[in-house]
Amino acid sequence: MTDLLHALAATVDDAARDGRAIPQLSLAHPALSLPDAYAIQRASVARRVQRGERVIGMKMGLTSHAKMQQVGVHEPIFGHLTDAMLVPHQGTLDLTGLIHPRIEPELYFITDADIAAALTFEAASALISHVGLALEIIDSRYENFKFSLNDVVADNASSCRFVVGPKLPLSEVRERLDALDMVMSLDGSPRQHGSSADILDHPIHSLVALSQMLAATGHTLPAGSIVLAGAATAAEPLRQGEGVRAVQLDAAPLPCVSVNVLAGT
Ligand code: OOG
Ligand code: MG
Repeated sequence: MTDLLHALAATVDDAARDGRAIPQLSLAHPALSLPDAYAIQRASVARRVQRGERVIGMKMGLTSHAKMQQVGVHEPIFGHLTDAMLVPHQGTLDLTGLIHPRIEPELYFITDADIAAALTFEAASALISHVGLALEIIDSRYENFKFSLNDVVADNASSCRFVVGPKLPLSEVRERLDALDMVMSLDGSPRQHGSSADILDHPIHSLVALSQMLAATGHTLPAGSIVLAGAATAAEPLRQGEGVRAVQLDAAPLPCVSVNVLAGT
């Protein structure tokens, strides 16, 4: 990997740590490729690991039309999740040090086998042990939350924090997994409404897409990982109005997931 890619990894990592928005990398470096962007992402995650964070899973992003339209990037991407990003279910999300955080409704899977090769839908289903609801907090490190495909990939797919709710064995909900009514409420008012089918027609397709991208780059996702499937609806800003104080996602029969929000500075 070149010195430039390492330097850009430091740039996005520092921006996340400092809570400071930066110009899009693609403006100064228009020749960056998608593989370069993933190399920057991996190097920025390696810096987190060096500081003691542990990678505990991956997130898929831009797996619904609503999300693609909101940010103007039209292909699925992935990012890494670390233990430091995890906020407990019913816990407190402190916005201190975040730039322009948004929250979005998701599903997550727990895998029970390594993923290194492209999976069929059936093979992906077979290695999901559990499924549950999740809230993802994204916080693009780019000014005005504006980016190209390569920019957002380099920025670890805007990942910031995430909350996972209680999980159920996949077998209990498998038949209905593409027909869940997902409602995300802010301070008790429903704000985003979608269907789990909005996630690539079926959320398991998101894991299939991740497996294809991993296979193409020769990387492995270890067994026991968390995988966020990507938001079903557009994201909601957390600092709007008086400031959001509580967020809940319902999608029966999965148990709901919620988080309290501390305005921070
Ligand atoms: C990019 C990340 C997208 C999702 O669930 O679609 C994402 C962004 O919107 O900043 O996490
Ligand atoms: Mg997301």
